[in-house]
Amino acid sequence: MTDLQLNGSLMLQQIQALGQLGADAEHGGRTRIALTDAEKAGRDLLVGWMRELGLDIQIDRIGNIFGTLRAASDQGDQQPLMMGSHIDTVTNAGALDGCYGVLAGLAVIRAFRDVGESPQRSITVGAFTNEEGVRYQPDMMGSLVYAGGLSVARALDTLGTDGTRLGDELERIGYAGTQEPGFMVPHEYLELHIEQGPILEAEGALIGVVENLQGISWQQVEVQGNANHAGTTPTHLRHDAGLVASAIGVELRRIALESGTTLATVGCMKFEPNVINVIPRKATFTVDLRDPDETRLADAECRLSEYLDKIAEEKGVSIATERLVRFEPVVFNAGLADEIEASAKGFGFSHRRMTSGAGHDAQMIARIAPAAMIFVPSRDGISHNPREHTDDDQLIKGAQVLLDVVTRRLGAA
Ligand code: HGY
Ligand code: MN
Ligand code: MN
Repeated sequence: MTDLQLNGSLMLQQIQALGQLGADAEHGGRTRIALTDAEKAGRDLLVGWMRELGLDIQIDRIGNIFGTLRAASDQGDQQPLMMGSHIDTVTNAGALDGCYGVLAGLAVIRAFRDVGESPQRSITVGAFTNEEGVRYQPDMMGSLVYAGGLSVARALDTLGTDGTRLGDELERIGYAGTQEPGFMVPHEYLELHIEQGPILEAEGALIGVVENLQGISWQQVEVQGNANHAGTTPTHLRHDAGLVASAIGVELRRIALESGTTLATVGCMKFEPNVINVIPRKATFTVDLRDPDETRLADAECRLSEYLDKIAEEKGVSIATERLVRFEPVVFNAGLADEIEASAKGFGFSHRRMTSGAGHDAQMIARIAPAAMIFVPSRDGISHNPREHTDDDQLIKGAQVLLDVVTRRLGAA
């Protein structure tokens, strides 16, 4: 076990302080959607804390932020041991999703700084741009660009749900960096994150050793029917886009239940003209499909596509789909997972191996470096919700495991 000491209370204070930015008194939680003023404020706060630690701060062209504690042996081109996550949020989010992993990474680096120890290998903490993909799709965008899965040019030209161009917003908030994404390939990558689901709590386990992460399929569906009078149009003569959209939602639940592992979510839906006494002429909605198994995920997509064709024919509407995101399931580095498990055992912390239901930056960085994740429990399995919570001692213990795994890997380097 490492003899470095983590300053847990300072980490908790920083989580608290960051969580104040974008606070929403009316609906609760905080909202720091990527590249908004609230998120800029979060970026500024993080960069200030990195500066206080004397880190080498670098920002790349998609706005990913990196703070590095250089090893004495690093001539500037050493592959660092990298930790990271994100500080952008969904709407009315909890304070921990992403932020915990970034600030725990900062706490790990601070443990070296506090004793004036120079690590055997440089250590970096990264905050990746637009992990949530709420305003600009896809999600995990900053880490996807960093891993070479999306060109910077295309990412910068992405138009948001609010019509803004991502590159313009990045310039506006002052985080259009100069480094080429991928400029610093990690030797290894570790991401500490809240589970955001119910498993660890239900099993009374403290540490999740995340071995893999499920595949993600996002698409937008547009149903075009005919507007007509709600009072004069007989049911059999309707071409009701709203009815069709609702039926598709019910079919998605059937697909998920019959698969047993696939999860299906209709998170956004808009009717036009969206008035009480007009049959909707148009329904636009999103479909989020997930499964740890690529074949089953593809099968769910295929079943949905077949259903869309069938119901369009039956109800006399036209249906168009647009693919927004498609990430295959990812298996993390087995050696790192073993190291995480050994660390949890060393501390005597209860632990279990598991799959990540949520998408994370680690799934993208796994394309360019050995990567793995550590989870801590989420109370009642809640996340993407102001009620998101993990107990302070659990947060600190999770960060202690991160520090221990980092020092183990530095020693192994
Ligand atoms: O969508 C996800 O799983 C992540 O929260 N971006
Ligand atoms: Mn997250
Ligand atoms: Mn999230």
